[in-house]
Amino acid sequence: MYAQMIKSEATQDDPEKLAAFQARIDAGEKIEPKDWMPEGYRKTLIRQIGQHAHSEIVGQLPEGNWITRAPTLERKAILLAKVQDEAGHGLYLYCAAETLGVSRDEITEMLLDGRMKYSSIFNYPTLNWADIGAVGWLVDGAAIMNQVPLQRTSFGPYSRAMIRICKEESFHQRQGYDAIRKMAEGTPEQKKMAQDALNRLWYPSLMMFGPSDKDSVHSAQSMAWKIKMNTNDELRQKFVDQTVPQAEYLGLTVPDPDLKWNEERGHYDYTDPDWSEFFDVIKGNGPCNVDRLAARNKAWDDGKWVRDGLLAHARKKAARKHAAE
Ligand code: BYC
Repeated sequence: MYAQMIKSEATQDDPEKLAAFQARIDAGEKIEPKDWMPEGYRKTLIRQIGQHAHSEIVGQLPEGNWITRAPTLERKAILLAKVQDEAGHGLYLYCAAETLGVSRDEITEMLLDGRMKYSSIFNYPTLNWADIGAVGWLVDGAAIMNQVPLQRTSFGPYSRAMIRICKEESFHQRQGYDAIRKMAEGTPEQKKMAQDALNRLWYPSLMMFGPSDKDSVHSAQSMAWKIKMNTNDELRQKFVDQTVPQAEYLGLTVPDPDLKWNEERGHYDYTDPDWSEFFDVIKGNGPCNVDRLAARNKAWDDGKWVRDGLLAHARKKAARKHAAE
């Protein structure tokens, strides 16, 4: 429905303006908030940046759950810093979305009532400490693969937010790899836990890149507008090629019996995730969808008195300023 809405609004734009806009994109210029832009471009950005912001915020839940149970003080301090970073990433992205004319409150409410999505990956549980290592290694690894090209995206505020985010994401991936390496090199029981985490999180991580190119609704237009720089399958392949040697180094087995290096293509051949599971999860039927949205709704409701207080203070200050003028 959203895609249809975008399409019909895009066609209402003046063809001359559209052509001039496309020429700016093709020339590699950045589009800034006050520049003219097609309505579809603006809406697609709000959808993608908003979904990304929500993913950062919801993504704190599975990891935050393990802060009190981290095995050492050092691991706890690292995880705490990482989870705080995710909140910061959400804020940069909400700010970027605000420059497109949607308030943070509006976009949050769209998450809370299910009108907007967040990444499918956060609808899977983190059952034990090995999962936290695997999240950093695989989930942050997939996130970086997707986000590094987005530093060159055409919308200025989004591109600048991505540059800051990517700096921190590389630390996140490294800490995850370090945590899973410790488990993989540990006792037989620990190694078993690391393998089990890889078994459960491999396919959900591949799903993070979105449906296969033939089923991707938005890719063609988003790539023409440089809102997306690569197709979903291109990035998924890059992720597989990068991650398989890392798993081998750790002595872990990727849970895909058909995975093999294809000399001719210069890439690994791999099995796609179960796409019916993916579509089911993004419809709201994953193992944790209900819990995640309930947690975010509770946090939003619990924080109402703070928002109301800040707003009342700001109003009072503005009224005093107005009276003094
Ligand atoms: N989960 O036409 P398509 C992170 C939806 S990492 C849920 O290919 P598009 C983090 C899609 O919205 C994750 N929904 O879409 C990491 C569309 O539905 P609607 C966040 C998904 O937008 C560690 C439909 O499927 N990163 O934050 O061209 C710790 C058709 O798909 C997913 C980003 O968001 C999914 N995985 O491509 C903490 C990066 N995939 O909206 C936090 C920016 C697809 O029409 N986003 N859908 O109802 C993107 O690059 C793109 O939006 C995607 C999807 C590649 C994700």
